[in-house]
Amino acid sequence: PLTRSLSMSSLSGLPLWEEEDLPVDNLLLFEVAWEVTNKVGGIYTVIQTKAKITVDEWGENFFMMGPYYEHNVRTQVEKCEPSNPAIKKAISALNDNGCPVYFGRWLIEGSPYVVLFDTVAAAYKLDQWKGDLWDTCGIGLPNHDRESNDSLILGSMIAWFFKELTDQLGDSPNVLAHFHEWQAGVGLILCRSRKIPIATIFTTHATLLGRYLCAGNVDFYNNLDKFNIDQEAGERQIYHRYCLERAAVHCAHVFTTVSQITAVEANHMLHRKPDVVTPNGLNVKKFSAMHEFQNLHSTNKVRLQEFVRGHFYGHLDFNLQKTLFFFIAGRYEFSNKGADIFLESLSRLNYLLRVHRSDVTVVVFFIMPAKTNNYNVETLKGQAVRKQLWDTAHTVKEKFGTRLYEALLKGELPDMNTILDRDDFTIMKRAIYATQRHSLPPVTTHNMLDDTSDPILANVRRTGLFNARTDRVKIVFHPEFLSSASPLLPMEYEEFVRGCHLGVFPSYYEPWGYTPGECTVMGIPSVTTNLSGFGCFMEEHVSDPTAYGIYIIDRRFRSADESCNQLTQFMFGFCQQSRRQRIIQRNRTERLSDLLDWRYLGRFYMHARSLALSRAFPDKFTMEPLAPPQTEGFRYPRPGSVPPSPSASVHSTPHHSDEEDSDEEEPYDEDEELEKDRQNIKAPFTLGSKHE
Ligand code: G6P
Ligand code: 1S3
Repeated sequence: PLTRSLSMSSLSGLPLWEEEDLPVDNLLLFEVAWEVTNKVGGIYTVIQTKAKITVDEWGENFFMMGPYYEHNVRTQVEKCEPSNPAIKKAISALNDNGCPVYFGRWLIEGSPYVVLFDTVAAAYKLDQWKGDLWDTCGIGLPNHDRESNDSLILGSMIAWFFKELTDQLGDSPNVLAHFHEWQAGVGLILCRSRKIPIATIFTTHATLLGRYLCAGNVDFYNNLDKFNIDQEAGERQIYHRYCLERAAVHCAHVFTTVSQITAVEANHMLHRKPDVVTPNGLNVKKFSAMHEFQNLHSTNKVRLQEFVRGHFYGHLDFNLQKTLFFFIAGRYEFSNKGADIFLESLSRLNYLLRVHRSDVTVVVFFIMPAKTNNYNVETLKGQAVRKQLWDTAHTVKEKFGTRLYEALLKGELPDMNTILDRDDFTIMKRAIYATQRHSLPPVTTHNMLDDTSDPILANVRRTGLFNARTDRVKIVFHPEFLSSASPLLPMEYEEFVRGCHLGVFPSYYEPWGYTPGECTVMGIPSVTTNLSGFGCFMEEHVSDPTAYGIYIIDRRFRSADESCNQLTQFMFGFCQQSRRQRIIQRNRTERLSDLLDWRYLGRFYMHARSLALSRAFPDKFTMEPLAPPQTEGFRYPRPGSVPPSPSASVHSTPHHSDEEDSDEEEPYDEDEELEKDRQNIKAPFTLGSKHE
C-alpha cells in the first residue's frame, strides 16, 4: 500500500498528523479545475503547488482534469498513454464520439497525470448539453456568457468520462472526485443527477455574490444575513452562474472552502455551511544555508535599484541605501484588493515622512494588469539613459585604467590633473546633460488605454502623488505581470518579491490571499487584513504577528478612515526600522513558512476526502470519519529575543541612521535567537480523535 510521508519537522513544533487508513491503492482520485495547466488566477497556485504532496500520497492513482489548450499543452505537458485500462477506455469512448481528450503528465513538481478535455472541438454539442442541463435541473445558460457555456461543455465531458469509467470499474476501485469552483461544478451536478457512483467534494475559493457585492461598495460583512441573494444575483445578471454554483455546493457529498471567513460568507450566500475548511498552502522549499533567502533579498534588491536609477533619472536626489521598496500585486480589483486604501495611506505616509524630515524614501510598485498599449516612451528612455551613463562611465574607466597602467610601467605616479583629457570630460558632460528632464518621473510604465478613468491613476491625481522631488513616497504603476523577458524590469515575480521590503495587501474581499503567503515563505514582511483568510489564519496561529512581519489591518470593525490610519502607522513604523531590525524581522517572517506548507495544511484535504468516502459509500468506508484535524490552541509564541519595534531599540536614534549601511551594529547571534524561539514553540497540540 502507498504510504504517506507527512510528518513535519518536529523542530517546527507544529502538530503532527499521523497516517490515516485510506486504502489509496484501491481508490482513484480526480481533481477537477478550470485552471489545471491553465493559469488564470489563484486556483492555479492551489492545484499546482499541492500536486507534489498529493502525488506522494496517491502515486499513480491521482489525476487532474481540466480544459485542453494547445499552447498550454505544448509548453507544459508530456503526452503519454494511460496505464490504467479503464481510464484508457473511457478516454477512447469520448474520442470516438468526436470529443477529443488528451492524457499526459503535467511537467510541474510531482508530475501528476492530467486528463484534458478539448472544449472547443466539443462545442458542437453545446445546444444538446444546454438542453440536458435544463431538463436535469432547470438552469438555462444565455448564449452571450462564454465562460458559462465553456464550463457546461467541460462539465458535460467530465460527467460522460466518469460514466464510462465507473461502468468499466464496477465498484472497485472506488472513485473520488474533487471539483474546484463553479466553473468546474457542472461536472459534479451532472454526475450526481445521473447517479454516477463517485464520491464528490466541492471547494469554493470565493462566492460569486461575495465578490460582486464587495466590489459594489456595500458594507458586506455587517449585512451578510440581510441580502436577498436571488434578487442580488439577478440584478447583476449572474443568476445562472449563481445557480450553477449553488447547485454544485448542494450536490457535493462534502463542501469545503479556503478560510473561516469565507465559510461564514458561503453559509449566507450559498446556504450551506462548509463541512471542512481547507486553507491554502504552498510548496515550501527550504534552503540548506539558513541565510540564503537574506542573500537573495540583497541581490534582487540591487536589480530593483538599477531599475529605479533609470526610472528616476535626473531626479535621483534620494539615497538608494535608504530607499525601501513596497508593492501590491494581483488581480486588478481596485477596492476588493484594497488598492483604494493603500493609495490614501501612501499619501498620508508621504506627509508624515515629510513633516518628520525623514531621510527614508519609499518606492511603491503597483503590479496589477490593466489594458495597455505597450511601454511608454519616457519609461523606456529612463532605462536607455541609465545604460548610456553606465557605458560612459565604463569607457572613461577603461581609458583611466590604461593610462594609469602605462604610468606605473614607467615607474611613475600618474599626473591626476591630466590623466583624463578634454574629450573624456566632453563625453561625461554630454552624458550628464542627457539626464536632464523637463517632466516628472512617470507614475505608470505603460500607455494606459483607459488613462482618464483608471482608478489607480485617478487616485494618484486626487492625492497628488506625482513623483515630485519633495515626495518621499514615489509611485511606479506597472500594469502588467512581471516577466524576465521584459526590456524594462526583467525579473520574475518571485525575484521581484524577494528584492522588496514589504508587500502591502489591504484587501476587503479576499477568501484566502496567496500574495502575503508567498511573501512569508520568502521571508518578506507583508500587510494583510482581518477580512482575508490568510490574515485571520495568521491572527489565530501567531501570538504577535507584527513581530513576525505580518501586519494585520482591522478592516472589519473600523471605518475606512481608521483602517487607513492604521495602515499608515504600520508603514511609518516600518520606515523607522533600522536595517538590522529589518534583517531580524525577515528572519522571523521566514520562520512562519512551516505553517503555510502543504505538508502541514494538506491534512485538511485528507480529512475532506475521508469524509466524502464515508458519506458516498457508507457500507464500504465504515471507518469513523476522522475528527477534523485541529490546529486550535497552537500558536507561534511572541519572539523572546531582540525586539523589532523601533521604539524599543536604541538604534532608531539619528546617530544610528547615519550608519545605515552597516549591517551588524551590535552583536547579534542569529542562531541563539533561533534556538530561543524554537524552545518557545514547543506548544501542546491535539491530534484527530482516532489517534489519541
Ligand atoms: C540581507 C543581506 C545583508 C543586507 C540586507 C539589506 O540581510 O544578507 O547583507 O545588508 O539584506 O537589508 P535591507 O532591509 O536594508 O534591504
Ligand atoms: C481566489 O482568487 P482571487 O484572487 O480572485 O482564489 C484564491 C485561491 O484559493 C484565493 O487565495 C483568493 O483569495 C481568491 O480571490
